[in-house]
Amino acid sequence: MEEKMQQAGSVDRQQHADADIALGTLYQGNFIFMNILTMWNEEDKKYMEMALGLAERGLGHVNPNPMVGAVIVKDGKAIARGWHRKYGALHAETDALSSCKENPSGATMYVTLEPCCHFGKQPPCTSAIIEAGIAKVAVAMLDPNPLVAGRGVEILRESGIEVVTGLFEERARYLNRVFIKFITEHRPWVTMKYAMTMDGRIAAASGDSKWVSGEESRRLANEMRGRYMGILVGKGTVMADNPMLNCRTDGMRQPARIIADSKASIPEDSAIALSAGEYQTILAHTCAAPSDKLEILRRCGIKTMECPPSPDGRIDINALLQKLGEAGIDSVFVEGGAELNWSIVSRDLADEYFIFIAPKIIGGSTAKGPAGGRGIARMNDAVQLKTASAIPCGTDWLVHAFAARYGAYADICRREEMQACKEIK
Ligand code: AOF
Ligand code: ZN
Repeated sequence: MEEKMQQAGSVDRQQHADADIALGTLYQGNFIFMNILTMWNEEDKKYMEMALGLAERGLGHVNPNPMVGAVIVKDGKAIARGWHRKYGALHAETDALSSCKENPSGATMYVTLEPCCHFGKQPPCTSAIIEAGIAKVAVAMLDPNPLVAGRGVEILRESGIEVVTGLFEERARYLNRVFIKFITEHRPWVTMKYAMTMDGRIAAASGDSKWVSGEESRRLANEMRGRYMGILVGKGTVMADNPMLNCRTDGMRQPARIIADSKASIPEDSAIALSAGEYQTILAHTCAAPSDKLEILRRCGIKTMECPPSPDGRIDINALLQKLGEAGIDSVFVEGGAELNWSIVSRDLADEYFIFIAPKIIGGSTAKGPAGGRGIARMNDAVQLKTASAIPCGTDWLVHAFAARYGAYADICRREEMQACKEIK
């Protein structure tokens, strides 16, 4: 694995060595790309790539904040590296400044996101950079947070610091796709995951589904949970599998467990209800849920969230996602079942897909596929995805895809397939 990652890095560097001219960016309320031609040298690319790698270490630990990495370079060598390690903790720039091996005065800082200029959980990074005497800042992408949005770069420039932007911008945006959506739309990024057989079934006709995918796929799928702030399932999944829906990978954060259950019918002795004191749990219901049952579930430690119904009486998923965004949940990992999946897919509400395909054929005309509901009548009406990659995963295949509107992210993965493999493994 280690070796694979190193190979990935070197292929990637080679590809990027060809692109000697990058587009700088200018922020004007929305992202407007200005063709400011900027020359990037090999050293710039090397250090920004290093900063991107550092940023990635924050995966699953910083939400709803962005993943950010920073490298400080003086006299041709890196004197400090930093990254945003944890939500609420130091920002990448101050993390790097605090670990400088020598005086950073006159140095260049490579940072994957525009330095912030506002007070949040942390003070403005722009002030720390100015105080440290940094001479030049190279920024991969501007911060889409309206509280920053180009002002960070302006402040640095006003204080006489040279600022260049846009180096590996696409990759930085891809890395922070969750943050970009959440901070601009206040809605969570939705990733759908399912495992199916090679004949497209998620369970046998009997309902048995243990297990569709192999051990390696199940390990990876469990680890993925820790990268999201919420795991969303339908009530049917709780009834059928009595799952815990926690992340069992060391060092990862526990996502909130969200159950779409219009009538609040999950049993109070289900594993979910019994563990609600330990793991944050949200039950999304409609006005059809009996208030005494809601009270019982609340006493178990479950937070209840009333949502409007859709015409079929189920929860209006669009409204639920809106409410989850308002509650500060920046990302949701959808784990089925088929009915919930269809209510999300049919409204094109999933942004990204991880589809595990196991080399099994089980047949059964009543055996469920990953998306239920009524389906579409004509092929022309299919919900269109764009494949980013397909990689082996233990005995299975893992297909990574995006909703067509995020086709640009799939293109980035395709262009850097090796890099994408590294990220999801
Ligand atoms: C940076 N470097 O490493 C990060 C930044 O509440 P706070 O203080 O953590 O601020 C969060 C906001 O700051 C976040 O929405 C984003 O705009 C920016 N995050 N900025 O300069 C970092 N994590
Ligand atoms: Zn900051």
